[in-house]
Amino acid sequence: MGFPGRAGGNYFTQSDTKGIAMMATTEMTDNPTTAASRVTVLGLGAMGSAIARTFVERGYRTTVWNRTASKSAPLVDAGATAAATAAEAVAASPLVVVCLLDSAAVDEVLASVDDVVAGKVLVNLTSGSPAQARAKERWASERGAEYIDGKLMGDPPYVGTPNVTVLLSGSRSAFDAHASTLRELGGVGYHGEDAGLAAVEFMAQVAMGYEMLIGFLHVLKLVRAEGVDVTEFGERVAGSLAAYPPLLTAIATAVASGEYPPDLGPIRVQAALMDDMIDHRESVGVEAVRMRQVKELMDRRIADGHGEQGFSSLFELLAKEG
Ligand code: FVH
Repeated sequence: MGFPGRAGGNYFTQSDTKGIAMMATTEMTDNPTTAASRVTVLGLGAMGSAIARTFVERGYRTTVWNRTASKSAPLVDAGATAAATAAEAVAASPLVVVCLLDSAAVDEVLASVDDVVAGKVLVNLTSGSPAQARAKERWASERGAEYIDGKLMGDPPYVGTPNVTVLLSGSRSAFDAHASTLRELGGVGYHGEDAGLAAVEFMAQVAMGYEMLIGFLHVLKLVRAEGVDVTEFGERVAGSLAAYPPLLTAIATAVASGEYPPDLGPIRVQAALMDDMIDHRESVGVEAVRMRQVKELMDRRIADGHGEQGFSSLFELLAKEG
């Protein structure tokens, strides 16, 4: 299951979009009719197949290639054309969408294609890091191709709906030329000309998910150890999470401004709770590594004279580290 991205439709980051509203309207649909639009998909795993099937169903002339050729059969049955090699598939369309397991697989496949990418627009939707995205952008531009890096948030069955978010960055002209085709896949977010920015957003959003969910697993262990029904507890937590969005935006605003109101109350008061929380966790066999980190940061911030500030003010200490 992929991490949920930003729900709903298309968006652009502020820095890139004078006249955002206009961009999101019909202007984009002035592209050639879909029937004439040719698109290639390299990689037919769970995600790649969903992408190719969406293009086929939306009337695009779709060419597909996969390392294990048998995975092309269901797409061919649906109306796609299977290519014998990745290079042949790339040659078939002006727009090439790549969705493979990881960055290493993309490098391997692109090496087999090499300068056949000249004049093409390469859209890599494979998960990976900002550095990997920037390296692929250099590889593509050295061979005369335009590069868009993309990251997908959401599940394969939801490709083609707003429940999948397609984070994009890289060539603005290539994005403008193919945005209507890429919007077939889900809600599109363009993050800027720097090819690494979509991966920055992706890595941050996915990390946010893991940070929260590993905490949840430890807490489920804690309540179960105390004989509490974990399903019912999960439902209660899901309810309380509804209050978090305004808190998250308030904390981000505090970090941006450097002014730290007592969100969650003064840390002087919060810190008084921490030792009891840590003792309780450890008494029922639940690790307290992160709670000890929080307590240590609070103690340092209080010692620095900021005990009346909120949790967000701990950011000042993190900002000095590393
Ligand atoms: N599936 C999901 O829920 C998540 C949702 C969010 C985004 N991720 C990312 O999408 C990329 C593709 O993931 P996937 O789920 O499609 O993965 P698989 O079904 O395992 O398919 C992997 C494809 O990669 C091909 N492949 C792997 N190694 C190589 C290689 N060395 N050379 C060529 N192709 C390679 C594999 O080919 P084959 O095994 O069928 O021959 C599949 O086509 C991924 O970045 C997720 O993080 C998915």
